[in-house]
Amino acid sequence: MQVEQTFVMVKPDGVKRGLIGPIITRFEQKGFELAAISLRTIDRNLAETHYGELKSKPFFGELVDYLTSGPVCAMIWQGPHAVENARAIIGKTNPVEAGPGTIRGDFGMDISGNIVHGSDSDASAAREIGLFFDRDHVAQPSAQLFGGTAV
Ligand code: DAT
Ligand code: MG
Repeated sequence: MQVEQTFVMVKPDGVKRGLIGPIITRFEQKGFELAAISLRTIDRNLAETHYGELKSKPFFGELVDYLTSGPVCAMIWQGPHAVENARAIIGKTNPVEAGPGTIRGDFGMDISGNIVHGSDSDASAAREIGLFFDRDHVAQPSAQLFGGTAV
């Protein structure tokens, strides 16, 4: 079985509200395996690089302010169809539209504070993992859960 990885980040409002635990629980209950985790405050340069494709958007400045307003919890989660499965349990971008049972639907109220980030493709996941983690800090997939090698 091919084991894929995705990058997930609890944003500063999620950390402040004590939601790291509930969010980790949801990923574990879904069947994901945690490969790396890091609590850190990121600088504007990293926030701007992470969201580089949104640079021309009118909300970009506020987005960077928000992401640098306190510690974030960066994580790598792995398992089959990691990107798609993570996006499914995170829910739609706007918490107003995110369904009940999703992280954004259950914990968020407004798009300016949507609690959590999840990569939108395998290419984005690889890029974002590279921005936040050194390769030697990433656990290999456990043979017991998935077998195989991470891609
Ligand atoms: P997602 O986080 O679901 O992948 P995205 O990549 O389109 O969504 O946008 C990244 C973040 O930017 C999103 O989590 C919240 C913010 N954002 C997106 N659209 C916005 C908007 N119209 N107004 C304010 N913030 C927005
Ligand atoms: Mg996105």
